[in-house]
Amino acid sequence: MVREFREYHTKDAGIFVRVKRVLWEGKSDHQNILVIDTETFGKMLILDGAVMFTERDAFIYHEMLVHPAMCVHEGPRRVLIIGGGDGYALYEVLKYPVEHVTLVELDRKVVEVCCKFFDKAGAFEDERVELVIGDGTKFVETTEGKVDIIYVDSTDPVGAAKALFSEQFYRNVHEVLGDGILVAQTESPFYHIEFIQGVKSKLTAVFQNVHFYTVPIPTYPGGWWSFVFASDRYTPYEIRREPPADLKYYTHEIHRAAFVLPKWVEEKLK
Ligand code: AG3
Repeated sequence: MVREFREYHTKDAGIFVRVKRVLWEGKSDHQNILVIDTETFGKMLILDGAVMFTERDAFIYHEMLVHPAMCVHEGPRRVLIIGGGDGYALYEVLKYPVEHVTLVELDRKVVEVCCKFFDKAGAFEDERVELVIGDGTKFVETTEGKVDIIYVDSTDPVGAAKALFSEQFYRNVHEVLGDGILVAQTESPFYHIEFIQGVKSKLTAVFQNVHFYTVPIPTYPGGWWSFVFASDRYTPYEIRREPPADLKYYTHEIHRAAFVLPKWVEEKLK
């Protein structure tokens, strides 16, 4: 039987791909996990019916999540990743001489499944890495130490991930950061502009500098995605560091260009 995977981005539009093979399908305590192999996108991780990444375009999302803040911060030594149990963001962070990276993932099964089917498992073996299985919102409430950069590599703002977009969470993140940098994925400007407006107003209540940037991601809703950069001390416009040499997407030019928003997005986010 020819099977197709579909994700609906609205009630009548979305993305589909023919499934070559189902590699893993099951339910964890938190969500449905599906790993498929496809001709066009390679292997794909799908959580609760939503595409998390594909082997073909994962580099765009993860390079653009990680490198802008890394190239701006004066000396990133301690990093916290919330979500990102697939290890892709972690893999990018570890390309820098950081001292300690804590990754807080809610779903142990995501880490296990990704270590089995994708190639970033090695990142978890690095001695600078501490993996915490737990709730990121609780973690930032209770953690004592300071970190330089926090990355929120979450699922869409439904269910457990919803709290990762709340003002209270941003206040706790701010505490943990001091004058460091928060970067979070913030959905599609095409489909979720009101949601992004909400994120902006919550973050500007907490941080001095709040800037959105966007990148094309072929397999996400709208084929186009946004991130937010928030900090009291830093702005994204002062780039201080060369990126690692082995990247495929990020350059300083792309960094600067990504913060330039189309007119209607700029107007919505005024
Ligand atoms: N995090 C963002 C995925 C959101 C995609 N949404 C969707 N397909 N509806 C990805 C985590 C990968 N590390």
